[in-house]
Order: sequence, then structure tokens, then C-alpha cells
Amino acid sequence: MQKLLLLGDEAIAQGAIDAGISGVYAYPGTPSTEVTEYIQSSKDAKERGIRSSWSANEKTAMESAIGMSYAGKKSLVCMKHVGLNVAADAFVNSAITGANGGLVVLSADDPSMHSSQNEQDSRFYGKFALIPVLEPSDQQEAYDMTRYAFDLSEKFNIPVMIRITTRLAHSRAGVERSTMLPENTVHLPTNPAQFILLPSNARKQYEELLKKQASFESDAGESGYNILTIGDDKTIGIIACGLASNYLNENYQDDSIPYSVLRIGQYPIPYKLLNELYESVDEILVLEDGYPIVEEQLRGSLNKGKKIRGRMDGSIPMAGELNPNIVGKALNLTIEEGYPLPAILQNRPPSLCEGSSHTDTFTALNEVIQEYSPGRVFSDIGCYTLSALAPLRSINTCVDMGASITMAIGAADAGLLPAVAAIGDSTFTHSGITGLLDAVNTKSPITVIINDNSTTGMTGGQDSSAFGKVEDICKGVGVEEEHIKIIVPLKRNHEENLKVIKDELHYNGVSVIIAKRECIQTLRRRMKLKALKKREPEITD
Ligand SMILES: Cc1ncc(C[n+]2csc(CCOP(=O)(O)OP(=O)(O)O)c2C)c(N)n1
Ligand code: SF4
Repeated sequence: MQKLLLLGDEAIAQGAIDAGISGVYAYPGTPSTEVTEYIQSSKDAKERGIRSSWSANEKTAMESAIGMSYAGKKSLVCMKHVGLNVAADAFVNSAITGANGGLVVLSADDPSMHSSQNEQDSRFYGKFALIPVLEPSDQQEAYDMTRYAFDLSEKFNIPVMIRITTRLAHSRAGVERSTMLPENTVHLPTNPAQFILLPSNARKQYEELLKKQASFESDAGESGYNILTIGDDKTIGIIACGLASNYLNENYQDDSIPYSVLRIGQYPIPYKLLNELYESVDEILVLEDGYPIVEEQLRGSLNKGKKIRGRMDGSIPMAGELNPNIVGKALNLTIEEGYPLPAILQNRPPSLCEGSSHTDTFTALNEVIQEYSPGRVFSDIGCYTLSALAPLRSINTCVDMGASITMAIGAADAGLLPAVAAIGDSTFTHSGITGLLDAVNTKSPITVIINDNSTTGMTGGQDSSAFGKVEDICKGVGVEEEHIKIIVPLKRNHEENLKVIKDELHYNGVSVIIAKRECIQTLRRRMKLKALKKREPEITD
């Protein structure tokens, strides 16, 4: 079969295409974005007409995927770990409805917070929702497991989660493809009440879900992704989950690991295998990227007095991602630290692109806000969040997507006036609109600056659901038309923009300033594409 060089994300995307999905639903978020982008540019996906445009947020994505599953077809839904918080209502309830067509949820975690606000572990969400979770250890497994996830989903009529972390998502390896399976045809669930979660139905469905737990566990016990290897050295037994398995291999040449190893790639935890390992060794070392979820369970009722090592006893640092050196040190191996990084490779703080519209907007805001005491600019998440750093130092908060407007409401209620919210166009349609509606309904005296750069800049320039609609949405939500102002953030408009911001900050009600100028990165890409298209006839002639 064809061999491809793929990122972990791309391997999942290719696996889903080959598993016969009819749609992918997603909102961008590092490190999950490339799954959907790969499907969007895949020739096979185009030929099949696989639906792949971006959703407004993770909850709408999750619900659309559930809808496709209801209609009998296979669907994939992708998000970063914090996106699962946004989708959580639909996600947890989808375990109660169960699936009809295969339903797979890809959640990409970001331990060490390379591009995130926290390092929560999605496996907890899987456990919380009581569904099977798969965790690949390399790119080939990412591909194979995705296909397997759809089989598992249809075998048990249950959504299945695939959990990956940044290092796997964003590193490449050779992946062997298997044949492409056909899509499902539309077929409704055999139980017409399956997706009607009235309490009387939900109670029955929940009982069903509880009954399925034993099958999920026995399936995990027999899974080819949970393998126990008994070693000659019984002093330590190692549990290696997902990518940690790869880090363990990197510490030993030629498969020479002397210890017994239980590799876990499918949850719920295969307790039978876990017990077998526990009984055959003196102590256990747990290697898992993220929270100590397996370790915690092992330290509980399963522990009959043996020493358990992992994150909780400090053998491995509690925070941050694993790597081969951390694993080697936990095994008392001699680690070669390598050379110190040259300065050019060392971490530098990110910054706004030169010429970004956000620089002009926040330069103007800084100038106006000087009149007031500090601490009143509530920001959201996007490129504009970088205005927290020098030289601008414009914003005072950034908590979660949508929180700028709602936090400004709370602060204004507390008497911090004027209060300013700064949000991007994509974030506005993700979760800012409802906050603005709250502000309108309570006549909250806040000024909302919507940085409309026609794209989702921070995650690489994906289409924004807000494109061409921001002004109309604000009117529709009920903001008074005379307090919806549009400015073009350019140096030459600086004086004019200062006046607009000043006037709206003085207004005792909801005002919106739309700072409208395209992201220069997407503008450049668009121009390049246009130039290429113009030259196309010459090339083909
Ligand atoms: C719940 C959640 N989903 C996704 C992300 C990833 N993410 C960070 S900012 C952002 C959107 C940025 O777009 P926009 O608001 O238009 O601002 P821009 O970056 O274009 O300035 C996304 C998708 C996140 N941090 N949290
Ligand atoms: S990517 Fe676009 S929005 Fe983000 S800083 Fe650069 S120019 Fe500004």
C-alpha cells in the first residue's frame, strides 16, 4: 500500500478519510488544526465531497458531528483540549445518546502549554463521559487507531475519543495507508428514542451506558493497543501510555528493555493486564503525558502496598510534557544532556507581525486610555492578546474565548468605568455574541472593540465565521446603530481613530468599535494566489 510522510494530525485525517467519513467538523486550535486542514486539501476528500468547512465553535462542531452520526454516516470532530470545555455539554450527552454512524472525537492536548492557557488532560473527559479513549504512540498508530476508532464506535454504538499531544500532532513519520472504505448510507437509529434525552429516555440510556462499561474494559483488555511484555528484570514494572511508550523505546537500543512493560493505547484501563503486571514486579513506574490519571487509580484501591512511582511522588515532574530524558532519569539511566541551545534557537517571546492592524488599534487605545487609571482593558484570545507584551502592554486580562465582553460587564457592574473589551472577529462569533447580548440586555456601559481582520489569525489564517457579518450581527443583537463605529486601523487614520475611541469610551451604554483591516499574512497569501492564478494560462499553454 501507499506510504506517506505525515504529521500525527495528518495521519489521523488520512485515517478518517480512509475509514469512510462523510464529514469533519472543527474549530481551529493548536495542536489540532492540521487534521481539518489536511482533509480540506485532500483530493480523495474532494472527490467524495466530504464536508469539511470550519464550524463557529467546538460546541457547534460537536453537535453537527452528532447530527451526522444520527443520520447514519461517519463523522469526525476535532478540537484542541480547551475546545472540549466549550463542547462539553454536547460531548458528555453524546455518550448518553450513543452513536448511530461512527462518531470519533479528536482532542489534542498541549502539555507544557506551548500555545494554550492550560494543560488539562482530555483522557479525564473520556473517563468522565464513560466512553472509550484511544491514545496513539506514533504516527502509524494514529492512522490505524483512527480507522479502528470508527469500528469501535459502530460496534458499541458509542462516541470514541482519540487523545493526542502536541509532539505527536506536530512531528512527521512514514505511514502506510490501507484501502479506503466506503461511506455509510443514510440510515436512522433503530431505536427512535435514542437521541431524545427526555429524563425518562435518558435514564434508560444511561443504564445502557453503564452496562456497556464491562464490554469497553474487556475490549481494552484484548486490544492490540494494550500489550503486556514480561521482562527478566522484576525490580520495576513500567506502564507506558500513548506517546510515553515511544519515549521509553528511545532510551533503549534494539528492544533491550529489561523490565516488564504494559503499553496502554486504549482506555478504560485494562485492569486485568494491570493486575498481572502489578503482581509480577517489585515496584511500578507510570509514564503518562498529562495528568497522572493511571497513576492515581493505581495508588487507590488497586494498590496492595507496592511502591508506585510517577508524577505524584516526584519521580517525574508534575507539570509539563514528558520527553525521553525525563523518562530515562526516572529509570536511573545515564542521560547525555547534549549541547546547550545556541541563542538563535532559544525561546523568544512571540510578537505581532510588523504592520499588523492590531498594533495600530492598540496604539490608539493606549493613548486614549491614559486618561483613566490602569487595569480596564479586558482582552480575549487571538493575535491581539500579544498586545499584553512590551512595547504595547495594552491589555489586563485573557482567560478564555469570549471572556473579554463578559468580564467587562462584571467589572463595569463593580464600578470600574469605563470598561473596554477587545475581541477578534473569529472569537466574536465563537463565543462573544452571547456576551454582547447580555451587555445590550442590561445596558452595560462597556466599549467593545472588535478586531475584524477577516480571519482566524492566531491559528494560521483559517476562514472566520464572522467574515462580512460583524456589523450586521451587532445590529441584530441590539447595539444602537449610532454606537457601532467602524475604524480602519492605519497610521494615517490615527487622529480620527483616537476621536472615535474617546467618544465611545465617554458613552454611558453599549458601544462597539469595529477595527476593520485584513491580517497582512492572509492578505499576502491571497495576493500570491491571485498572481499565480493570473500566470496559470501561460504555464499550461
Ligand atoms: C476554546 C478555544 N478554542 C480554540 C482556541 C485556539 N485559538 C486561540 S485564538 C483563536 C482565534 C483567533 O482569531 P480571532 O479572534 O479572529 O483573532 P486574530 O488571531 O485573528 O487576531 C483560536 C481559534 C482556544 N484558545 N480556545
Ligand atoms: S498573523 Fe495577522 S493578525 Fe496575527 S499578528 Fe500577524 S498580521 Fe496581525
